[in-house]
Amino acid sequence: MNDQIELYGANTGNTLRAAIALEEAGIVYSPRWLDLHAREQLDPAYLTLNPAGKVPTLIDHGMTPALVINQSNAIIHYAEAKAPGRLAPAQPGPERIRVIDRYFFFVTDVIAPSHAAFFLHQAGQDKAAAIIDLRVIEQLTYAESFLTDDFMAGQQFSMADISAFTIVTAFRDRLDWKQLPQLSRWFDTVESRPSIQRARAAFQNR
Ligand SMILES: N[C@@H](CCC(=O)N[C@@H](CS)C(=O)NCC(=O)O)C(=O)O
Repeated sequence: MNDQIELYGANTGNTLRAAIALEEAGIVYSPRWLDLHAREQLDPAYLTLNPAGKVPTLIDHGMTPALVINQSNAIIHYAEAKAPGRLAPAQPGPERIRVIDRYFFFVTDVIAPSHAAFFLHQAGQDKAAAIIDLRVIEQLTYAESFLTDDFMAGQQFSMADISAFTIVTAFRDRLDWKQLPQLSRWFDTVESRPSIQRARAAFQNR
């Protein structure tokens, strides 16, 4: 552990994506678990770090002033920049662009709509939410076609796998796995990575 970099979060896809990125990048950090049910994300001290009252939040005290990042996907970019080559090919070119392209596919075409469906469910709009959830499932099914190599964007594990992993996890009980042999193989491989185990352990519910 290293108190220079702190990651506040909980057992949620957004936090786990950030934590997996730090783990894969080899960035040492201190996990700070917040109890969302106890509304610790609304604690006044935490709101000074993240006025939206959301997780995750990363603080890098090694910078002056301390760097505070509130978006999970910005934390992935921070990790990628700090450890070139670990989350995407460092050199500009087609391999790097493919990673970015697939990473954004999961962020914008899968994770963002699933977030919208979550709010629709909360608002009692189950029919509308179900339409969006179906679209998410269709997109994840389409991702089977990405897996011509070992990982989502080629032979190397990348930030595209990180963005895919948390949302596939969230929908794992709703996917037709028999139709998804490559996604199934990929999921088992990625889930067994030490980075995933460590990130989950760091933010498991207490
Ligand atoms: N776009 C943000 C979303 C953050 C977010 O919505 N976090 C949720 C957990 S997944 C949260 O903190 N919910 C607690 C609340 O709304 O009170 C990100 O990717 O980091």
